[in-house]
Amino acid sequence: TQPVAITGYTYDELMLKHECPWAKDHHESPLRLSSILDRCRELKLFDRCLFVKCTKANDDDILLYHNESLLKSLSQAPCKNIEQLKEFCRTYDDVYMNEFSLEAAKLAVGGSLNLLDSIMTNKCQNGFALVRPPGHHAMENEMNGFCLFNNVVITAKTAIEKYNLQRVLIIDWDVHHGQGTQYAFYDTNKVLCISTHRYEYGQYWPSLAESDFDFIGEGDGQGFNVNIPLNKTGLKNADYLYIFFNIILPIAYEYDPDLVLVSAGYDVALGCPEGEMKITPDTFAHLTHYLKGLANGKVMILLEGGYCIDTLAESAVWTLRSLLGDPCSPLQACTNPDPIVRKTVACCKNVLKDYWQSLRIDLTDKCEIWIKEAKRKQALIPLINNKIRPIQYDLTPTLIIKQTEEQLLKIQQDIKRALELAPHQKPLERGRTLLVYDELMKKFHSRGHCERPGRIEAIWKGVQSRGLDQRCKMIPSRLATKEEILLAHNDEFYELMKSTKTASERQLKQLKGALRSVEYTNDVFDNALLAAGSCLNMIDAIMTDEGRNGFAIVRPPGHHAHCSLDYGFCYFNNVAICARYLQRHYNLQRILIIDFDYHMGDGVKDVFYEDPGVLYISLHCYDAFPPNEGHPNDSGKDKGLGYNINIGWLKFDPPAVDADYINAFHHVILPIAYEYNPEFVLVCAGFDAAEGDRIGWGKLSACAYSQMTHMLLSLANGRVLEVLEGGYCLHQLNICGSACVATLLGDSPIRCSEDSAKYPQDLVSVRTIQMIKDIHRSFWTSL
Ligand code: Q9C
Ligand code: ZN
Repeated sequence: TQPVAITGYTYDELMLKHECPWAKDHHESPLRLSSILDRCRELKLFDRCLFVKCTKANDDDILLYHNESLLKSLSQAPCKNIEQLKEFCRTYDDVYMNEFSLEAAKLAVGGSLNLLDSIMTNKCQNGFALVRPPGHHAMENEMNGFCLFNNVVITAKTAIEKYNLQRVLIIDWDVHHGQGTQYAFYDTNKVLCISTHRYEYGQYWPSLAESDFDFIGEGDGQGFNVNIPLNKTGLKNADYLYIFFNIILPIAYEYDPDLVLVSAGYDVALGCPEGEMKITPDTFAHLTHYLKGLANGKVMILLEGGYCIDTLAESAVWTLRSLLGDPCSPLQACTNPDPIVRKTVACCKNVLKDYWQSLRIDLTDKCEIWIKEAKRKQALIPLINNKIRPIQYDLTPTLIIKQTEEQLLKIQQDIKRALELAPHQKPLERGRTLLVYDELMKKFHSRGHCERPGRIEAIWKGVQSRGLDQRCKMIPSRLATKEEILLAHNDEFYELMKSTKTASERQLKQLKGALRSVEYTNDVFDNALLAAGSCLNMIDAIMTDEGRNGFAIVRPPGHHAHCSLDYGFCYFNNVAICARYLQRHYNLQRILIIDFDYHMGDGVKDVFYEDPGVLYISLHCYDAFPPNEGHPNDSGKDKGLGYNINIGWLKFDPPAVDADYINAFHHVILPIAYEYNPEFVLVCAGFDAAEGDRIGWGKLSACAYSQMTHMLLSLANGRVLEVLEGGYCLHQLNICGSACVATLLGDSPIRCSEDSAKYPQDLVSVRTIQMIKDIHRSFWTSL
C-alpha cells in the first residue's frame, strides 16, 4: 500500500532577522515570512505537514553556483557599521544586508537542500521552502534584487549532482525575471527554465535584452530556456491560465522532468505594488495542481518575492493547500485572455516550435509581424548591458507611492472581494474518495458477450490489490426509481425495458431483432436500475460532502443509450441521468461531462444537445461505432450551440497516444472548462481506448487515464464522479481503473514512460486539435 502523500516545509526563525538597517519600511521585510507562517498556523496547515529542519548550507553547497570571491566578500561585509555596510551594498543592484543576513541566506539555501533531500528520499512527496532572503536574481559573482544566494539554482544543481537527475524543470512565476537562474543553466538541457515576468518591452527592471522571448538557450541548452515576457501590467487569472495551457504545460509534459522546482514569487498577486498584476491568490492552487501532474509529483516550491502582505500570505497558503491535496477553489470569469498575451505566446511558440512538438498548434505567419513589432518597441528602451555597470547603485528603496488614495482603496476592495470569493473550507473529515461496487451487477450476462461480469470484477480486484479500497469510502448500491430513469428516458422505453424482466426466451429474442445492438435477459432490467441508482447514491454522497469525488464501478454502461433507445451495450444512460438529477435536485447550472471512452457517447450528446447547462466534451475515435457521430464540426444546436465538443480523432490508425489526449486537455479542454466554470464534473470513464482492447483500437496506457483524472480534479471544487462505461480488456480495466481511483485519492498521476507517448506521434492528431480550436473559437473566448 502506498502511503498518503506527505507535504514537507522548512523555515527558520532567524530568517526574520534579516532586515534593511537603513530603511525599516523596506518591502522585502520580515513581515512577509511571518505573515505566511501566521496564516498557515491559523488554518492549521502545518499540523498536516512534515517539518524539515533548516540548517546552514556549507561553502561547498554555495560554491556549486557562486564563486569564491562573492562568498569571501559577503563574509567580510562590514556588518557592524551601517555607513560602511551601505557603501558595501551600493556596489550591488538593490540589495541590503545586516549582521544576520549571511546566516539567513545560508539557512535559505540549507533549508532548501534539506527539503530536496526529504523529497528525493521519499520522506515527503512535495514541499514548500518558506525562505528568505529570496534567490532567483543572485548571480555567480554578485548579489542582486534582494537576493544573496540563488536558492533554486543550488537546489537544482544538487539534484543533478547528488541524485543524478537527468531533467529538472524550474518554473519561475515571480513577477521579476530570474536572470540569475537563466544564466546558470543557459547552456544545458539538464535544466529547463521557464519564466514568466513583467517586461514592458524592457522598461521594467532588470531591463535586460536577454529576458525577452528570443533568448532560448545556447549549445546543448538550445530550446531549454523559455522566457515569457509580459509587456503589460494588470494581467489576470485568465492570462496566466492561457500561458500555462498554451505553452508551459505542453513543454513541461514533453520534457517529462524528474523534479519540478518553482521559484514562487507572489509579486504577481493582486495588490502587489511591484508587479501590478491581478492574479487572485487561489489561482496558485491551480498552477501548483497542474505541476503536481509532472515528475511523479515531486514538486518543491521555493519562496521568492511578493510584497502585498495580505495576498502574499493567502497565495502561499493556497499553494501549500494544493500541495496537501486540498481541492482548488473554482476560479471566476476566466475569459478573454489579453491580446498582448496572445501575441507574446505566439512569439514564444514561434521561436520554440522546432524544439517542442507539442507547440505545433495555432502557429501563424502573423507572428513574423508581431516579433518585429516587439523588437521595435524594445529597441526604443535603453537596455542594461550587463558588462557595463554603474560603480554605485542607488540605495533608496523604490517604494510605491504612485497610487492615489482612491486607487489604493479600490485595490483594497478588490482584494477583499477576491478573498471572499475563495473562502477556505475545512478539509473533509470523512473519506474523500467514494466507491460503489456490488457483486449483484455481475448477475446479468449474455454468453460470450464482451460486456461481461468480469469487467467490473477486474477493476475491483485492481483497486483491492493496491489497497485503495481501504482508503476509500464505500457507498451502498441501490435501484434507481422509475422517476429517476425518466429524467433521461421516456415512459414507453422504461416499460419496454421493464417487460424484459418476465419475458420468455422467445419474447426476448424478438425484442433483440428490432434495431438494437444489445442483449436481453431477465436480469438486465434490475441490473441496469442498479447501475443507475448506485451512481445517484454517489451523487448524493458527494453533494452532501460525504466525500469529495468518486468512481462508480458499474455495468451495464450507459453513454450510448438514448431517450427512447438502448444501444451499443447500453440500456439506461447512467451519466445522463446523473446530470439531470444534479439539475433537478441540486439546481446546478453548469455540469461538465468528459467522455474518454473510445466511442463517443451519442446518447449523452443527444439528451443535452440543446442544453447549455451541460457541456459535453468527448474524446473518441471518429469513424468508430456509432457511425457518423462525433465529427469535430458537430457543436450542438440552438441554445446548446458550442456546448457539444467532439474531439474526434480523424483517423484510427495509428491511434491517438497518451500525449495526444494530454495535449487535447491543454489546448482545448482545460481552457474551455475554466471558461465554463462547472459546478460538477461527470466522467464517462470507458477504458476501451487502452492498448490491447478488442473493441477499441486505441493505444493508451494508464498514464493517460490518471493524467486526465488529475487535471479534472482542479475543477468544480474537486467534485468529480467517474462512471465506468466501456473497456473490454480485463487487464487494462484492472490497471487503468485503479489508476483513476488512485489519482482521485490524491496519489501522483503516472508519468508517460515510453518516449513515444510523450509527444504527438503524427500530424493527424495535431490537425484534429487544430480543427476543434478553429471551430470552437467563436464560442469560447479562451481558445
Ligand atoms: N533599482 C524579488 O522579488 N528593484 N526581487 C529594482 C531599481 C528590484 C525584486 C529597482 C526588485 C527585486 C525577489
Ligand atoms: Zn520578484
